[in-house]
This record gives sequence, C-alpha cells and structure tokens, in this order.
Amino acid sequence: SALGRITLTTALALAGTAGTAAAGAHAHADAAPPPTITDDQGRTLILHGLNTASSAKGDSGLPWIDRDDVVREAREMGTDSVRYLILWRNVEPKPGQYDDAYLDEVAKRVAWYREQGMHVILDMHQDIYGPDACKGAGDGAPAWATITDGLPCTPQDPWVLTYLQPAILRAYDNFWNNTGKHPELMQRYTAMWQHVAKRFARDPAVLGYDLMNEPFGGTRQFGFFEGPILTPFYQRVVNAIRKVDRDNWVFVEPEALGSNEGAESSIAPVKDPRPGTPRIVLAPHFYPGGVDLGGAYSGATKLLIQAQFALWKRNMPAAARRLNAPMWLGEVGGMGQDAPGAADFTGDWLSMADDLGIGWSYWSNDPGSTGVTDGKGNPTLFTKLLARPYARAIAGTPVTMSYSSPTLTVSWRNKAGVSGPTEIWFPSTPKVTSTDPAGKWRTAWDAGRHVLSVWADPNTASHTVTVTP
Ligand code: IDC
Repeated sequence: SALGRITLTTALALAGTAGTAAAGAHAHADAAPPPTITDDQGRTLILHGLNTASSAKGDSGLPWIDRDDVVREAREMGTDSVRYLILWRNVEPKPGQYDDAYLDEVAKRVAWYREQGMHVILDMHQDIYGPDACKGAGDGAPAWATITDGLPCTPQDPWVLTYLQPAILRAYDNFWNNTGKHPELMQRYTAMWQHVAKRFARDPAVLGYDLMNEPFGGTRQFGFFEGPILTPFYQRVVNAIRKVDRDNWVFVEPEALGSNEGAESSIAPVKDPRPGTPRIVLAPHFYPGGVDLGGAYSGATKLLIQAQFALWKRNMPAAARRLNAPMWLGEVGGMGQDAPGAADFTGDWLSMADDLGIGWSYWSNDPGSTGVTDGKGNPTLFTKLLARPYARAIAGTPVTMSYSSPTLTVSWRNKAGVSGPTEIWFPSTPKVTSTDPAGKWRTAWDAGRHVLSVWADPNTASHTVTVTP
C-alpha cells in the first residue's frame, strides 16, 4: 500500500540519520555563508523553473514545447531557468558516434530560453536505465550500452519498482562495472558529456550540466555506491568537461533512493579543476513518500511526509556543506492538482526552498494534472502557486528570503566584487520599501517582464527590501 511504502521510506530515512538528530539547525549559524550559484556579475542566482519535459523521453528526445510556450511561461510564471531533459541514447546512438543534428535541435530550444533571459541546465535524464532494459519502461541509455546478460524483466506499477527487476540491476551493475566486465560504459558516458559540453560551452543561456538524473547503484547501494563508485565517476566526468568548458556549473545528484525521501547521503566532495572558485552544485530531488505516485498530503500520511521534510532540510544541506557546494532542488512535485493536500504540499516545499535560500525545478512542465497547463490549455493549481514572488538575482550575500502572501522580504549583505542590481520577480506592480537610508537607493520596474531592479546603497552593509502589491 502507499502508506506501507511511505512508512518504509521514512523508517529508512530515520535509520540513516539516527544519532545525528540532536544536531540543531543552528549549529552552523556562525560558519561562513554557504556558497551560492552566481552569475557573471557575481550575483547569487535563485533558480525557479520547470523540468522540460517528461515528453523528451520519447523517440525524438525532444520535449513537447514550442517557442510560444517558453514566452508564455516566462511572462506568466516568472521562471528564470529550466531543467532541460536530454538523453544519452539520442546523443550517442552508436558507440562514439554523436548525433549532432539532435544537439542542434536542443540548441534551437535553448535559444528560446535565451530570448527570455533564462538559464538552462541540461539534464542527462534516465529512469530505470534505458528503454531497452525492460520492454520500453525506462529512458536514457542507448541499446548498445544496455547490457542485461539475458536476465528477465517485467515492468512494474508504480514504475519505480521496476528498478528492482533482475535485468535492471544487471544493466546498472554493468554500467558501474560492478561486474568487472564493462569498464567501457562509464568511459563512453564521460566522453559523451565532454562532447555535449564542448557543444554548449559558449552558449550564454546554458548555465550548466546535470550529469545524471537519479543515479542508481544496481546491487551496490548507499555507502557502497555513493562514496566509492558514484563520486569518483563524477570526478572523471567533471575533469573531462573542464578540458572543454571552464565556466559552466556542474550539477551532481546524490543517489535518489533514500535522499529523495530525506535520508542522509554519503556523496563525497568532487574537486573542480577550473581556475577560480569551484562551480559544482549539489542537486538532490525531493519526493517524500512517493507523493508523485498517487500520494496525498493529509492525515497520517501528512505527518510522515512532514518527517521527511525535516530530514531533507537537515541532511541535504549537511551534504552540501561537506561538498562546499551550493544546492539546487532539481525535481519536486509530480502530485496531481486534485490530490488531497496538493496546494499545501506545494506551499510547504516552496517555503522550505526559500528558507534554505535555494532554487528549484518543478516536475514537470508536461501538460496534465501535475503540470502548469491541464492539457486543454487551462492553467492548473500549480501555475499560480509556482508563480511566486522571489529574488532571482541578489547583489550580495543572501541573508533571508521569505514570502508570506502578499509580501516578499529579501535581505542581503554587501559582498566585494558584486555588481548590478538585485532583481525581483513580482506578479503585479510592486510597492517597495527598504531599510537603506532614504534617497540612497533606487528601483526600476520592468512591467513587461515583471522584474523589479533594486540598486542598494553601497555605503550600507545590510539591506532589507519589502515588496507588496
Ligand atoms: C516520471 C513520469 C512518468 C513516467 C516515469 C518513468 O512522470 O510519466 O512513467 O517518469 O519514465 C523521478 C524521475 C522522473 C519521473 C518523476 C515522477 O526523475 O523521470 O517522471 N520522478 O515520477 N524521480 C522521482 C519522481
């Protein structure tokens, strides 16, 4: 049952963190501020966006969207970024042979986001290894890289249970070379990323690369996977990317099983060989108790999900501190708009992200009950909730960002080397107040883009800006 699964995942998560539960959220209050994702002017970027899209898992490897959809999304929802799905099997249909026509199609869509001033994170997506591992159930790897050694497979419902099928476990075991027989698969994957990074290194809209969606360890799990196998693999991919691209950010995900529910991750630091400050981002997902699989946010289930909120909120920042990396919530959502508690759940994770000072990418942009259009062109519940006032660029060290309808409060401290205004997205014409001395700060409102620019007083160290309709 759903409740059984939720109880299991929560128990798993709690077991993983027993003993550290007493460590309070304020234990690190005096430490240096956590690193953040920054733009060319040194401003902190808060990324709000949509995963675009699950439909890219089809044969073409391209999402359903058209240029107009991107225009509308930027205008109506104020998104400043996209987690854009690409797939290994489309990039490298034959070993060592890259389909540059596919990458051209990707580049064409990236340009649509560029026109809207948005940032693109290219996500090398996979679920249950690839379409050839289990009768079309999965997506990601090409057929030639899918080595199941003839083991059986039956697609399961819900889809995530397919991960435990013998053929799937073996496909991963061969990929990670747990079998000792296929070192070439990780090498191919690494070279494939270098090819993609070379293609997009100088595309100004591309912010970075999400190296692998929801990595899964096969028969090696948790401490036997993340530290000894996944981390060194990421390191090799980062090193390969840095030979062709020094500047874009690299997003690394913990193993999904466990961390999606808030359990501790044992992912280890990945070094960034680029000159200057490192640009590695920890990019976990949040799917407490299978809320994407027909789950609800009410009654006893809600209490269990709230426990997973608490775990996630402690364990993911702890992993990010260990990596000395900024954090970004790469997937969250997947709940139908009619599911009990869908609005509350959405409000709660949005607040969690604001409290942590991190951005997010909602799952997903596909039309339907979990999307931002219902398939008949009508906005869903999520359209409005996700069109949330936020500071998309902060000209200094962020201190707080909080939204309590209808008021957005943002505060930050000056930071050397940062230029440009703080930029706030707001759905309606804003009224602005600031703690800076009168006459020493100014604003500009772009009514078309709904972006408020705030130039703070450079001679005041800390700034708090309040925006209301
Ligand atoms: C889901 C899609 C669903 C599809 C499934 C397998 O919503 O239609 O059948 O993938 O392809 C993830 C994955 C993401 C999932 C999403 C929601 O990264 O691909 O999409 N999810 O289930 N991890 C946890 C949840």
